[in-house]
Amino acid sequence: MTNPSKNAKLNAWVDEIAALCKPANIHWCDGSQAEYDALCQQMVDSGLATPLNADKKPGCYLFRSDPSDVARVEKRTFIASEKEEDAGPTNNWIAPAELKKTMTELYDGCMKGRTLYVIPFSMGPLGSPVSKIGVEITDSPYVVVNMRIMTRMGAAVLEKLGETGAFVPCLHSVGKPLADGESDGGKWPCAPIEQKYIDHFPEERVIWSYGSGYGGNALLGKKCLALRIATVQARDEGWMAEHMLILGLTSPEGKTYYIAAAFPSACGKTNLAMMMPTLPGWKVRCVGDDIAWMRIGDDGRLYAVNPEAGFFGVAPGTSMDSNPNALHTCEKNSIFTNCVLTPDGDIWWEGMGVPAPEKGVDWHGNEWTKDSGTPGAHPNARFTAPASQCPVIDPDWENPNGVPISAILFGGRRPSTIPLVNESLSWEHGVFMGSSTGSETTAANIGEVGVVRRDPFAMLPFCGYNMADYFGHWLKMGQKLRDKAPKIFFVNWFRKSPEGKFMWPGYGDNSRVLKYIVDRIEGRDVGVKTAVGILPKPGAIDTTGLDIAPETLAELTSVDTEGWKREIKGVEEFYAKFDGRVPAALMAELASIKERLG
Ligand code: O2Y
Ligand code: MN
Repeated sequence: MTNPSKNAKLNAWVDEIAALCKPANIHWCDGSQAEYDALCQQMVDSGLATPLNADKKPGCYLFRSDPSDVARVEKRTFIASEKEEDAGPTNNWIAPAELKKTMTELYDGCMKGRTLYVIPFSMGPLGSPVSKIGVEITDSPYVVVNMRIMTRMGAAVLEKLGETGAFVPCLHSVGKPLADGESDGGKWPCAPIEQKYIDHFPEERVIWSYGSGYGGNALLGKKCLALRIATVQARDEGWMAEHMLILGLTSPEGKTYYIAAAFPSACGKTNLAMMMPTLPGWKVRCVGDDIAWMRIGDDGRLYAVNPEAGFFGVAPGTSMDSNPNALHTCEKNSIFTNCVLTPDGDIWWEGMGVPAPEKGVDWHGNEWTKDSGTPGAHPNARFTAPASQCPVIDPDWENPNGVPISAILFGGRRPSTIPLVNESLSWEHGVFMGSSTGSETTAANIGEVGVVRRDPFAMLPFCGYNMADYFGHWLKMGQKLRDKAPKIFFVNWFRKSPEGKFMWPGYGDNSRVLKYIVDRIEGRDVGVKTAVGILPKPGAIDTTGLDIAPETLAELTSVDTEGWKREIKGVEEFYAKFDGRVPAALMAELASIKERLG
């Protein structure tokens, strides 16, 4: 295909990368259905993709990745700022010049035998004043078809870019050049773990990824651009790029409140974003399940846009009980990765809520039986599905100006101490809460499973600069928002009893907590001030129709002073990592809560 771009900077960059990576062909993506279909067919023909049964999952494909390439790799993710302290102690840092030298050697000839695809994409509705354009160069057709679902991609973006428009260059290679006549033989191409690099150059706003074809490592619009690079742009331009779902909650009276919520990976953000409330008359509508870009509007309120166009949701555990709307979203035109293939050409995963097939093909591509004792799907198996197919997508999800945010929630998987819902005493206290977010780890990140890791604002793996400065940016935003600032709450659906049982039912019953939050937004006197924040008064959480012992609810909404002292010590230890760079206002919050706890 001839080059349709009139953008001189883009054309020069594509020429430069093609000269370095030496692909066999160059393909400029137009984003059409015909292009998508042709690429899927090409991957079916090469053995990489399996088309699913059109009666069960029309327009859907299954892929299996390499066992070394199943999740984001935080150890191989780098923030290459000029100064190490600008990346901060929570990011991996390499000097940009050194990293570029290493990468240039890796990129040299890395696309031999492959096609170089140029993907122009928009994060945010095309033409919205808050959207950002990126261009991803990749040698992975799997990345192209996923990017078509996850972003607005193709000819219309090039058109928007025009001759002089700015874009974030995103270079990606699977890192597996082919010798003459060699093919992948149906195997997922990638490089070994020590050759995987997910690099960000924040000063230049450039992304270079090598060696992985999976998810956040390879779909560079998502975590790399819309979070790591966007946090830097947001800091410099006075807005916020956050790891947050956005939902619209409509009361029985018909009033809609938009809520943004930051939970660490694998804490059920997608489930909450598409929740089916158990409380009669309440409705939840989904604006986004993972990322929120928020700006102050002309009226002084905070407005949020979902920069993505699809969901890259974790499959295992997604069921008609936990998230029926996610299942409906991915019942057609979707891509499944690392799930079980059933004998009738459908997919299955653990926790789907339907009986396992007697046998199937597991995520390794091996024959598998339900009694084999090994999981058939990888715990981080994923579906990629268009947001427009979500049965509860919000009517304003593509509003170019975003939706007005009334409340911000932080949360994590915390088996003890942290109450079901706790409102901050002020914006500064809310920022303190966000900075102290932590969660038990699960399989979405490579590393130890089941330990509590501090994950401020759920942004630990996603902040493109020093996190202490990012806390400072939050404080600055509060100074601008003043009395128009959304209320801030910390929620915890994951408290466990000493016997290890969840104390709160979660899922649709979380609507009861959202109803309480609406009461607080409306200024109703249903909260009580405590040493740790504002907690619900007895009876403030609507438990109509819920089988929960009053003592359990009381425990979920009371202050465990000794537990909190340990918690605050943990935050203090975490702050100490930043060598005195944590803003004074947060150190003051730390001192105040210590004093209040006695
Ligand atoms: O493992 C991956 O590459 C996916 S990680 C992911 C995907 C969708 C939404 N959030 C996340 C995350 O890790 O936060
Ligand atoms: Mn996420």
